[in-house]
Amino acid sequence: MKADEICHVETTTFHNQLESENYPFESGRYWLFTSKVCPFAHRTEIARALTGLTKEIGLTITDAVQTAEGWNIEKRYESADSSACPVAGLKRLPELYQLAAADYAGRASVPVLFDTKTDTIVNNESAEIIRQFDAVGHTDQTPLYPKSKRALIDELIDGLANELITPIYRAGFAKDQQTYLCYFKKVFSYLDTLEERLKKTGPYLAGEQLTLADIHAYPHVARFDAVYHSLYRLNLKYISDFPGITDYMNRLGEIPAFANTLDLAAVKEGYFLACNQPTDGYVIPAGPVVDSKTGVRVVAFT
Ligand SMILES: N[C@@H](CCC(=O)N[C@@H](CS)C(=O)NCC(=O)O)C(=O)O
Repeated sequence: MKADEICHVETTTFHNQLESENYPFESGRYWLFTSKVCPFAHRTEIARALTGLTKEIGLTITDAVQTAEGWNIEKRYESADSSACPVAGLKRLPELYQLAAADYAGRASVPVLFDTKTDTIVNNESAEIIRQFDAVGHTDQTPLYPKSKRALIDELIDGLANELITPIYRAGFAKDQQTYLCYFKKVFSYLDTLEERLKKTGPYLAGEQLTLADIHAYPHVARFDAVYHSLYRLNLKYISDFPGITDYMNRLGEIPAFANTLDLAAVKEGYFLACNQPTDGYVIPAGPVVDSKTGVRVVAFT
């Protein structure tokens, strides 16, 4: 697999709905496949926990390191929350996709919401899966997508996708200086906007209530300092340089569904040891800004 074939904001194929005619919600029937490294899959683990579905929707977390043969189900990530694949004998995620749709020729991405009754894939798009978990879930936290706030939540989610998440990958996988710089600037300009927003509103992105927008934001922001800053050369600033965003992340980090689903050691292993991440040789990092006499990082940037 080549670096440019990877994990940037991929389009997905399966867009069925829980609670539709073919997929009525039944406890124990549906199964989620994720990987600790993948921020999109991370969203679904957070939503499954927040909406009280951990006992009703099973979970298999693949090995964190993606290989040329795809996500490894056989050698899976070990945790109390991760169980063996419900389909016996499967070794890699592409085999699950083949089982569900023999003619499927696309990428075998995580997350996958699988129907163990019909051996089909319900949905493999994180944004849709988390909305569906919210609709069938049942905790004090729900709804995470309240009708009165949908326009604002959609706007926040679009902003995160177009101005932060896509630019992170575009900068990371850029093959020329100009492309890299263009997305580098977008990322830090959006982080400035986010910082300003969090100064005015809060404690969550859409105001008083935790919503799907926070589930979209947290996984990528949580990977920034440890991974994107160096691997994707997004090294103008760290998240720690944004006090408002840092406070916001601290608030989310107090919520078990967020903190307990984040394993930064596995995340780093998954990014830095994977077969499909950018290699050096294309661009010169634009930061951090260092003192010309000492080489020590200067926190303030002018
Ligand atoms: N749009 C998808 C993106 C999912 C995605 O990009 N997953 C990556 C990992 S971060 C993946 O599994 N890629 C499979 C591959 O590269 O073969 C979503 O939001 O669910």
